[in-house]
Amino acid sequence: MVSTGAGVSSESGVPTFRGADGLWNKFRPEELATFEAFERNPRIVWEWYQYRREIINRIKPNAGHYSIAQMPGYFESFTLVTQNVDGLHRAAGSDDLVELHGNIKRNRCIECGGFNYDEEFAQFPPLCACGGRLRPDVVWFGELLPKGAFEKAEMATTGCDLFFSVGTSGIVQPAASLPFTARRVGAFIVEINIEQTELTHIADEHFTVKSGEILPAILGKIKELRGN
Ligand code: BJW
Ligand code: ZN
Repeated sequence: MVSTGAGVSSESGVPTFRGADGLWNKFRPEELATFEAFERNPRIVWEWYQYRREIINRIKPNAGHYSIAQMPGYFESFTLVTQNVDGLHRAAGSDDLVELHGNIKRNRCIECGGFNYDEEFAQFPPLCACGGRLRPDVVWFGELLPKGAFEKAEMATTGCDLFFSVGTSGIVQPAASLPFTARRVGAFIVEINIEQTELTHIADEHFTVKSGEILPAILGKIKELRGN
C-alpha cells in the first residue's frame, strides 16, 4: 500500500503546503481552505484555486508517480491513497486510486451537488446551471472526506503488510492516522521524506531522499526480486 502527499509532486513543480517554500507560508489556510472562507470571500478563494490550476495544467508527473503506477503489477493486492488534489497519479497511469482530499480540477455545485470540469468562468464564484454556486471539489478543513474514501483507505491499511508513506508531513487527519493503523496491524512501514516527520520514529525504514529519486530505485529492486 502506498500513501502519498504533496512531496511526491514537488519535483513536478507543485508547491507543497508546509515547509520553507510551502503555500501556507504565503497564504493563511483559514483564509482560503475552509468553507467559511469561501462564504466570506469566494472571489479570493477562487483566484487562489485558479492560480494553482494554472500551475497544474502546465506540469507533468515525475519519476515518482510513474514508478508508483507500475507497482500494482508486482503485488497480489495494491492500494494507492493520496491526499493530493493535482491528478498527477492518474496522469501517470494510476487509474485505481483513492483521492482523500478531492480533485482540484473538478467543480461541484454547493446546491445540487452536480460536477463539471469548466476552467473558464464569466464570474466568481461561477454558477451551476441550477443557479447554485460552484466550488472547487476539494476537502477543506472541518469538512468530511468524500463518501467512502477514508473507509476504503483504512480497510486497505488494515489488510496490508507493507506500507509506504511518501512525501507527507503527516499532520492532517484523518489521513495521518493511516500509517499508525498499519503499524498496529504489524505492517512494515517505509517512509520517504526529505525531512523527519511525526511518523519517522515508528517507521521501519526512513529514506531521507527525494521521492522522484528513490521510487525508481525501489521499483527496480521489486522487479529484480520478482524476477522481471
Ligand atoms: C518531499 C519532497 C520530495 C517535499 N520527496 N518528500 C483542530 C481544529 C480544526 C480541525 C482539526 C483540529 N484538529 C484536527 C482537525 C482536523 C483537521 C486536521 O487534521 N487539522 C490539522 C492541521 C490539525 N482535518 C480536517 O479538518 C479534515 N476533515 C475532518 O477531519 O473531518 C472530520 C471533522 C469534521 C468537523 C470538525 C472536525 C473534524 C479535512 C482535512 C482537509 C485537508 N485539506 C487540505 C487542502 C485541500 C484543498 C487544497 O489543495 O487546497 O489538504 S490542507 C493540505 O494539507 C491539503 C493536503 O492534502 C494536506 C496534507 O498535506 P501534505 O500532503 O502532507 O503536504 P505538506 O506540505 O504538509 O508536506 C509535504 C511533505 O513532503 C513535507 O514533509 C516535505 O518534507 C516532503 N517533501 N518534497 C519526498 N521531493
Ligand atoms: Zn447546481
